[in-house]
Amino acid sequence: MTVDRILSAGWAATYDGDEATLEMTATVFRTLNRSFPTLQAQQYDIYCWAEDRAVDSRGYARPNYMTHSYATTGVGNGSVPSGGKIEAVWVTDSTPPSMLFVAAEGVKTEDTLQVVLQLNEPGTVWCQVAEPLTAASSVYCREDDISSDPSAQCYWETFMKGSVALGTSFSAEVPLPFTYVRVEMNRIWQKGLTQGDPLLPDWETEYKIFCLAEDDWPSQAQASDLTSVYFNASSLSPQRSTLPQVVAFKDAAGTRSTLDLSPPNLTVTSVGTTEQQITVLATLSEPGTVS
Ligand SMILES: [Ca+2]
Ligand SMILES: [Ca+2]
Repeated sequence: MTVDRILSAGWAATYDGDEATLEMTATVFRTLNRSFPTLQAQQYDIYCWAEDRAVDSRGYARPNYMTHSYATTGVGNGSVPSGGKIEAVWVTDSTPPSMLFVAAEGVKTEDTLQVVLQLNEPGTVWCQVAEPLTAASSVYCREDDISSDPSAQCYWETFMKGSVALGTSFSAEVPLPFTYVRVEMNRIWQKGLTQGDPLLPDWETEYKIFCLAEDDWPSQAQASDLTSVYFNASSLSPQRSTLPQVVAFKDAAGTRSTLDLSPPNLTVTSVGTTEQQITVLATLSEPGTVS
């Protein structure tokens, strides 16, 4: 990095005794007449160069400049800098992953739903089912019960991440962006979020699928081989989907049912006969046809 390239980027501020602020939003290449916006969750080296406002005895400008070697030497101790180069500065990641719905269906058993989705960045995704608005039951969390009110019976943060101990946590790690991720769910939260029950086979009820994504930005930053001397890991927190984003995903996923893998059970309640016919009264354990 040369001093003229530092100057050509055009990021400058005047120091008059108070802290000077420089806001840089791009890497600039004047010679190429191009600039590239800084990207979230990326590291950059920053080079600083300065001149003073010294004047000679007649009042003419006689500034003193930082040398090229000082501008390109690492800052070292942040409070007692040895140079103007600040290495490996993270640009903050302040946006949650975007969730792209791909497909959802019943799989494997009569109590398993699977959702397939993608994230636009690495992270973790949690999914959960709720009953649709048309459900008659008042036992389970219904789609309109999912709430941002911490006192609600289906408070969204507890609802979404579930409980490993209660078998209601369904998640997947997402190591790469834009790859297919599958999450399987086989239980549904009761209202109150203290118990989960198996999903029912398709002819008994339909379900809605909610998913929430969280990026791995703090662990990514903390695991980096090199960080700036001003890096403060304590201020980092992962970026997580908002409730409206979770609800939007649910709407995109639509209404889904588990598989039906069992034949119906037949119960004959009576058999009557006349000279011309035999009448059988029977019920099935599920909607179907008796022959
Ligand atoms: Ca992010
Ligand atoms: Ca069946």
